[in-house]
Amino acid sequence: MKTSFDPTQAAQALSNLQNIIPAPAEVHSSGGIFKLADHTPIYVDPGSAEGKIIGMYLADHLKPATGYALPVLPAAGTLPPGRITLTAAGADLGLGAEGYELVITTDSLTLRAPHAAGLFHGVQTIRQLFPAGIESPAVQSGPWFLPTLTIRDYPRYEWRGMMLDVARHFFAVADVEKLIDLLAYYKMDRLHLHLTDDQGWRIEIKSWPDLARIGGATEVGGGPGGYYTQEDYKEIVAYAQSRYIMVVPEIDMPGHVNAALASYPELNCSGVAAEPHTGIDVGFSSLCLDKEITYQFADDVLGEISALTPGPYIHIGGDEAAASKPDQYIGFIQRVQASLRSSGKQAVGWEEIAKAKLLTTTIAQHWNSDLALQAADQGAEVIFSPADRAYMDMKYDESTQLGLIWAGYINVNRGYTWDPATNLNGFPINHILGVEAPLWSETLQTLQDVEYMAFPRLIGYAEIGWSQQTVRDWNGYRDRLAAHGPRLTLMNVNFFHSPEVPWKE
Ligand code: TNX
Repeated sequence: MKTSFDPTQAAQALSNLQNIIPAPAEVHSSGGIFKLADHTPIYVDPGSAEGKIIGMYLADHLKPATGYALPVLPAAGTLPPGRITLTAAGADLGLGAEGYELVITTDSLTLRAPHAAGLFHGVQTIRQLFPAGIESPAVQSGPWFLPTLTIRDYPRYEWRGMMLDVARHFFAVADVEKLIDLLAYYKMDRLHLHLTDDQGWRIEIKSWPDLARIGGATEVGGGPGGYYTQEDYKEIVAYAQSRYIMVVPEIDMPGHVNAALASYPELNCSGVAAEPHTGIDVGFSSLCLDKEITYQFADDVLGEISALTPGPYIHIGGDEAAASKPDQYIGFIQRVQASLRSSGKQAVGWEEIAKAKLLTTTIAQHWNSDLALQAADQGAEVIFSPADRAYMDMKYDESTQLGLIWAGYINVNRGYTWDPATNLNGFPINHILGVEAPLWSETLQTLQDVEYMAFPRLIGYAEIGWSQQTVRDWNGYRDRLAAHGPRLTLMNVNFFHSPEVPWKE
């Protein structure tokens, strides 16, 4: 067998190593290559169901392009050279819940992580270390090789998310699943679904069936809308879970509720159902906070959502409640927060909720004010989604057809060149939970529209969330991102070919 050193392959392998996004914490290259063969075994820890599933996930992702059916086997005894091993054995606990260590030599690849999420993230690194063609849906000629190296990697922040607004326009389960796969590729771990708003109610609630039946039948522009059945929602949650991504559902209250008000007359102070709203105004609707039925409604809805959601977080919105009386708004937030807590969940809300007295377990989401400072003062942790940096519905530049502009243009550079630790003057860094990039869908009708606004900016938010500030700089990032163009193309992502980035063919 000819295993001689090929300098062209070694150079390409090294360049793949240099282009990993998000940038790993520590990388040491040793200049050689490891070759994948059609019989390379993937060993996993015997008795680890999760390890086996991750091994099969790796084999499945390498199969279309290579044509290799790599066997996934329980590790036992002395393992042969040329192997891949995924293991928790001997992993450094200091890597934390999501970290991993990767050692590749000319004749073995060993991925170690103390927890399954770390193995999963390490597998994404392995995918990126192969030539871009590895993402091809059809068999390519190869050869398939990896750089020899050691990587030690772990995230800067625990919360690395995207928000998708499925209320202004509705997106099918398959669309959401494709996005989940892309989030996973960049090591993101939260998908916040904005399930309700003035224009649409997108989740079946069995105790209040007209929410979806009536409130789900509209959208911005007057189209047919849609909603997820509880089975659909469970499918999304399970799919995300299999990619180590937690779904954070949002029921936006007490404002942004016209779809609910149109579905049930009794939720209106007037007792008359609201007309459906198909425009894009904000701040005009409120639940009737004088009526006890409103609190019953909130408890019923949040109860069903909580039962469907294995994760601890339930987002209650709380933004732009201009149509609610300030003291009633505060009372409502406190009541909902407490009732979630008593059922074992943690409330998340847009930073306006800091006007209320927050529990220290409640999480605030910063978007366009300094109310997040008040949240931190009260002991709450904060997710950073500054609108003028992280709102993916903002246009890239004057030429962008889709999107809005109220927080300014956000080109790829502006989306990337900020640091959560210094984003809000005086904010205590120990209260930063992480980063989330919202995508509001007033102007977005199709998955192609969503992809165009999210990519490539989302990749930058993934890196802001994962990578240490010391390994981040725009010039380096721009060149790494350029190398991801062919991968995105092979993954069939409709990304914006921003002129700021020297895209590779
Ligand atoms: C503000 S951000 C909103 C949304 C809109 C968005 C459009 C936030 C908490 N509220 O209702 O969709 O601007 O960019």
